[in-house]
Amino acid sequence: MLKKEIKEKNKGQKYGAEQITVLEGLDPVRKRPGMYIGNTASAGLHHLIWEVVDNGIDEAMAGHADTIEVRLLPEGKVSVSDNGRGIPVDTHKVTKKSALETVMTTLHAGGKFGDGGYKVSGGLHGVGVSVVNALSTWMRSEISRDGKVWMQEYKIGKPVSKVKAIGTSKKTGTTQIFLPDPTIFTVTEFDWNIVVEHLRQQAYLTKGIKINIYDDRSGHTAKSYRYYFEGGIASYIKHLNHNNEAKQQNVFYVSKEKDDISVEISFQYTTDYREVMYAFANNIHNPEGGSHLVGFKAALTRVLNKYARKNGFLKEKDQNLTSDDVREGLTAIVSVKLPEPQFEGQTKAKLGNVEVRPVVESIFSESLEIFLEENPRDAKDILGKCLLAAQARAAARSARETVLRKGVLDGLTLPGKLADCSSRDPKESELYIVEGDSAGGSAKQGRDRRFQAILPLRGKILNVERARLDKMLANNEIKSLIIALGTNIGEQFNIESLRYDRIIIMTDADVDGAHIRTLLLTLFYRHFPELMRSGHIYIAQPPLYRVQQGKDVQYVYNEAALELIKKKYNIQDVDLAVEASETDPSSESDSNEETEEVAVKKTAKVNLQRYKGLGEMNPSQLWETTMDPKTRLMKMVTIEEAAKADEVFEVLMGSEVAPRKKFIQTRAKSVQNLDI
Ligand code: 0RA
Repeated sequence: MLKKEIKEKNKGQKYGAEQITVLEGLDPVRKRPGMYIGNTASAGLHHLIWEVVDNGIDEAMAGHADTIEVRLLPEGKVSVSDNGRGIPVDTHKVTKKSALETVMTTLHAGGKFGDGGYKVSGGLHGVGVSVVNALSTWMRSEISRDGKVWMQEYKIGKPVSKVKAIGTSKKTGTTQIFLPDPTIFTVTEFDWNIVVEHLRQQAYLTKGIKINIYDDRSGHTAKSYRYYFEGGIASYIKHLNHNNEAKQQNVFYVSKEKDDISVEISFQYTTDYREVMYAFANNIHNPEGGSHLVGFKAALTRVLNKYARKNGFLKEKDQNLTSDDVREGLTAIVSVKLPEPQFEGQTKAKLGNVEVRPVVESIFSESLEIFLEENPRDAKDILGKCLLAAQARAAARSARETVLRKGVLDGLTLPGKLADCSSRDPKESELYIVEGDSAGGSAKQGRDRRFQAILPLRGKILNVERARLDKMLANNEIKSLIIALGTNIGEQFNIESLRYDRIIIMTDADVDGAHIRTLLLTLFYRHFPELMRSGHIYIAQPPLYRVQQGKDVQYVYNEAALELIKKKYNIQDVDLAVEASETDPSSESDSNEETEEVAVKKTAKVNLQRYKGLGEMNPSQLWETTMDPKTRLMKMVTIEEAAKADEVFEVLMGSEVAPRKKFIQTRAKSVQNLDI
């Protein structure tokens, strides 16, 4: 279907070797691979596949292919085939070499085949198949066209022979097989999940394409996945929303072209509060958005307001839905294709072309207006949802204003249970947030009171995920914490008045501890993202085990280290349980070293004690293992990690039951240290 449809459009255009412009050798690629494929770790390695697949997708989008096959082969090879016209093999005017050889061995030859050949070619990926060749110890191209099968092989980007005919074929198409160079890549094994994940996304983004993926590697279970999405990104929207309750029966979808820019948009509202939005330019994901997303959001707000006003949903004259109001519960995909995409931002992940915004705005506005007129029930449900969001926002705002005006936090003295440090210099001060009074007691005794403050939290703090600010501020634990931080919250937040440079979450290494840690992370992520972004939030890493052999004491902070210790002392899992239960945590003593040494030599007795909670450590142990800046381990929390915690939270606390059940069922096995 894909093949025929687009073929019509491109009728009458002839391509051949003469349309390939360019010419540069491949040395720069091997000198600075990162410039071409990002890096030489796993991402760069997989990039090689994306590059070759992109070429096949381009051929499909030009209307000449409908199937792409990717095979992970034994010995680290990969094969990518398409059923397009086949890369030309005739002789190129300038290079006097075959077009295939030119494409495979010269830089920038792959992407552009002159006007009309490739209208859209991946901007970020579009470095050309020659880059893949340069970074492969071995590569082989097989082209079926003109009734023959043509073949050429390469080593490190250099042809081993001329292009030769090796057989006959009635079909047409291109197959590229390559073996990434292990001296270039730090990782050489392809990850099946990464491959499948990316190619499935490409299949969604290229309506009507078939992508088949095979795992033919030795030592791996043979697998094959076949993707074909008739609905394109509308199928993607349904997939993204399958865990949520739809608020709108018909998924919105439009696909149109204007001024050489093709625009495809699909969306559906759910009863959720979250907004899920993916933007793509030339099939490349733009996590930081860009001009296409700006155009989409502007049109969405404008058209919904216009419709709401016209149909009596907005009664008061000056009442308006904000951009936030119309994005609550929205799942949307905006995918544009344009001849010369410019990417900006730190990760090159933002579309810069300003000409894209008005095109997206006009195509989307027009078709959204039609959609609302044609689907009045959906329109009513969507606007009902937006109005509710607007009301909730207004209520929260006024509650917040009242709360803050009443000065709930102002002038309050530091909470009684905070054991503050004596230093008043925030730069050297740190705050330990500790779970429970008993661990709090140990921490207070063990700390260096000059610069370390301790705030014990009792019980579980309120689940702040959806709690409104006024409710949150009524919670004493949270109030204490905010006052201790000194920054205030919401619109009054001011990082300048932060009282501690490092805020360290210290909880038990068990399920309850993990829960409290997640609650605190959610609180910081939702209400103090600035603190996270500027690296003020840490997680303490108390040891999981204490190993004692005679006077020699070692602390073990993770399971990997435990494995090493177990090997070293030849401890079985059974021993571990016995030893651990026999060990009295308070029996540590410095006396009788001599006798103990002797005892060790005789019996080599090893004591392995598992710490279940911080409370099992005495103050000096806690200081030594977890709080002493000279020896402690701490993990700085990044906003990405917090976002993940937040997502897990959504699943666990959100409105839908099915995904929660699934999450718990699939994770149950991996939960460790479950103390029942
Ligand atoms: C330009 C012209 C022609 C084929 C291709 C590009 C082509 C490139 C790739 C890359 C991967 N698969 C491909 N398939 C085709 C030939 C045009 C003609 O036959 O006239």
